[in-house]
Amino acid sequence: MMALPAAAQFAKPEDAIKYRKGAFNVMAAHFGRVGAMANGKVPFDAKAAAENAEIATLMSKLPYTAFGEGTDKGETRAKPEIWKESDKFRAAATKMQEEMAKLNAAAKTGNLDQIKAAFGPVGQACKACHDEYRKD
Ligand code: ASC
Repeated sequence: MMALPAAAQFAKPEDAIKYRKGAFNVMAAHFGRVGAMANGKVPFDAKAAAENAEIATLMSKLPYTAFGEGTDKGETRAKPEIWKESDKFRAAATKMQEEMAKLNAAAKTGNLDQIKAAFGPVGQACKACHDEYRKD
């Protein structure tokens, strides 16, 4: 069994910030590879789509333990609202995780039409959180 995300521990706030950025960046890289296929920018490869969606789904579970106390300051674009409205932030995170899990399920079918249908809602969930909770 894989290590539970909740097991991630951080000695310093900056370690947590680096960790969550890393998880989001790896997620974006693999989600983007699925997206390139969904958008017809690269040829569809069912195995590659499934592998990339699986990694993006695993990554989607990781960042949120790294938004603890004291991680609002430093090299971060995270807005203070994350800690003021933590239930709302958590709900937005859950929405992204759920949509990513649906994309993963679609990718496992190997059906490009299903992948295309599931892709957009994930991007919308990413964007919703960025609009509310990320400084640009
Ligand atoms: C991506 C990515 C994001 C989202 C966002 C959707 O591929 O890296 O942050 O989609 O751009 O609007």
